[in-house]
Amino acid sequence: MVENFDEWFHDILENADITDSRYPIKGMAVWRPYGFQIRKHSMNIIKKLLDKDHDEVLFPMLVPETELAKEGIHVKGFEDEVYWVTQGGQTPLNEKLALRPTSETAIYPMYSLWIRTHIDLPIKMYQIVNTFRYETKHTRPLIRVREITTFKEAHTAHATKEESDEQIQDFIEMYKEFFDDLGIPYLISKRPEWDKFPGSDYTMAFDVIMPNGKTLQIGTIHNLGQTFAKTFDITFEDKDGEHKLVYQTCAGVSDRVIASVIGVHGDEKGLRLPPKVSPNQVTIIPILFKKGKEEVLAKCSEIKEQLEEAGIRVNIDDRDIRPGKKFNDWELKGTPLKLELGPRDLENNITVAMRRDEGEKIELTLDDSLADNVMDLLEKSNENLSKIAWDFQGEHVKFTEDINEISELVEAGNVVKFYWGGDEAVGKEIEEKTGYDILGIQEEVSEGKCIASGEDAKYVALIAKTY
Ligand code: A5A
Ligand code: MG
Repeated sequence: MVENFDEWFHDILENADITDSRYPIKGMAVWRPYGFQIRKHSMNIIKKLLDKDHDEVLFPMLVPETELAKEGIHVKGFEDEVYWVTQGGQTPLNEKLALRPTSETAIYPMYSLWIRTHIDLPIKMYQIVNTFRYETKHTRPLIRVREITTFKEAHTAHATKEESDEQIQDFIEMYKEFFDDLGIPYLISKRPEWDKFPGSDYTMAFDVIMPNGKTLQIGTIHNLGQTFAKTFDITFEDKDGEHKLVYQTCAGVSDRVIASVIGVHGDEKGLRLPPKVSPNQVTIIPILFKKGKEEVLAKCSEIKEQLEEAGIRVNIDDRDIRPGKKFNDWELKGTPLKLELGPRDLENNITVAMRRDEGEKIELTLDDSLADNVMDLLEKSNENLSKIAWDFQGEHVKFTEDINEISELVEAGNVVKFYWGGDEAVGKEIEEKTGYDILGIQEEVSEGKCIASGEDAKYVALIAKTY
């Protein structure tokens, strides 16, 4: 799986009914029912986190060219990726309309109308929408798509720079909680100047190491400073009666989150879904013989009801096929816990539980304690998946002080930590010499020498092979 990760990933999307890439537009796929459920559950987690202090809104998908073009740096960053709508039926439009690649230029003209005084601040809104980017790098389902179907973008405006910096920290904490719920480990870094979001002051990013050692950017948080406020004239009357520009931030996660769940936790048998996003948390597999069939099925339904009452998502696989085939199917689909029930088990008043994250079989008594015991196994499986993933990351981040060692370490599937002086030219030289990307700065240091220039180091930075 590690060697052929891309192939494994491609196959699992198809075999586990996640997405179908045969849709006849490159970079755009169909969410199939099972994938749609995973998407829904993961979306609900982030929604819940955002709903604590953000208002959900919905902006139009089309952005007039004049608005998109207003913020020079921003539009330059996206100009090669924009899809344009130019006609309504046979009639050429008098202004080209962009399919949003992201929504700053849709939202901020409205912020300019909505924000009048300091009482209107802070403003914190989010939307979950599809965005379009004509990506020119190799497209991959969920990872680099041209229609991002599940773009969760948050946009805030504040009275002071301090508040905007605090908001960045809040987003970092929020994303940590989100990825923790999915058992996804992350490396947080401040992107180098040349890789920050177009129009931002600085970008904080979450990266995850996929099984093949390549990193995937799974979330980004941007401090926009006052750049967009100037462009879109977003001002407020402060307590002192003065008119001031707001400070803004934005943050986003996408379909890539699902890619990371699949990639990080999967194994050679298929998906291993964390219970929080698994469409079924428990799959009951009846072992049916002619004799006693009705009784076994009736008990399965009873168990299902009992577990559902405790808030657990349960399905019964009563298809008329071999139990072995059912087992394989649910291993492939990554259901966290399987409960097996045959006539003999019914006689003994037990069910045999099997966690997807590890193979051991456990007998559970069919009484009032069942739901608690099942919850306990789900929780353990959740923790275990997360631990395995964090251990993997721990083993695949290596430090070196020798620039000539980077290549060997990265090719062996690692992300490499190194001392960097912080100079942009030197940073680019390191990227050029090694052929990899500097992810960003992990921490400031007052020791060590820059791996390339030999001058005093300012940072510990990360370099990796990236998606
Ligand atoms: N408005 C801000 C939040 C923004 O657009 N930021 S971003 O460009 O960095 O995108 C947010 C996140 O979307 C990225 O961190 C990345 O995880 C994801 N993303 C970007 N392009 C993508 C693509 N083509 N396919 C899938 N996900 C993508
Ligand atoms: Mg891009």
